Amino acid sequence: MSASTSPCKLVILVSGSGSNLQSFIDGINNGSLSADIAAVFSNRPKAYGLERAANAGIATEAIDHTEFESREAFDAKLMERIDSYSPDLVILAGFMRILTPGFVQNYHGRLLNIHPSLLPKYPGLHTHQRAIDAGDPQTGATVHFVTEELDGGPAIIQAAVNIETGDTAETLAKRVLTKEHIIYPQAAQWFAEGRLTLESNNAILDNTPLSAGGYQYND
Ligand code: NHR
Ligand code: GAR
Repeated sequence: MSASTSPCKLVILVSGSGSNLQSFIDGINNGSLSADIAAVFSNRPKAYGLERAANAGIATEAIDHTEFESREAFDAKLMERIDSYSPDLVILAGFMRILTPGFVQNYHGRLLNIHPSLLPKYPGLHTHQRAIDAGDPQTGATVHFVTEELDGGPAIIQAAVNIETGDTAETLAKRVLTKEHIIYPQAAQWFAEGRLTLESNNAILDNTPLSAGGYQYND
């Protein structure tokens, strides 16, 4: 990041509801996140996240992945459009397309994702059902740097929630989301403050390498 005068410029990618996007908009509006959102992208033209962005006066672009012949072609277009905003940081917020190595390398050290599990447990999809089926006492969410390894990049911050008797994937998803809305803007704020970097596959916060699950958030 350059001098204190220019806030961290974000581009946010969504595929769905965009409640995590909303937590960034709210954090910027209440002063807890020193950043600007330059644009919001979706691979799904009907994603509610695009409406949230438009309601907040943020530029939106829908790039429908079904109109591309290959992942590489979709990613190349997405990259070209994202780079036109020169973001400092790219945020995957419920973005549901796996990204190609070329895309990930282009944003090395400035691409974050939030994943709804206590990584390294349950990379991939259907995380809440898998945690319930395994009889785990807890699950949660993890913010991590995105690398070529799916959901395998270094963790930055993680929050746990208890799994209660009778929980379903849906009830759990709701409780985990309330934690996501706290930890994701927090991670972005650390990055905006220049306190968070990726160095040789380690997440570094305040010059100290974070441990496997990242910073453990407790409220
Ligand atoms: N790309 C790379 N290279 N690395 C990561 O760590 C990534 C990534 C892209 C997205 C988010 C991730 C999650 O947090 C994410 C991390 C989608 C899928 C998936 O299987 C898996 C993981 C994640 C996102 N997507 C299907 C696909 O074929 C499509 C599913 C759908 O459209 O509903 O891309 O969970
Ligand atoms: C969030 O729970 C996020 O962790 C998860 O999707 C939800 C998006 O909600 N991400 C993934 O599963 C990525 N594969 P939102 O659209 O309301 O932010």
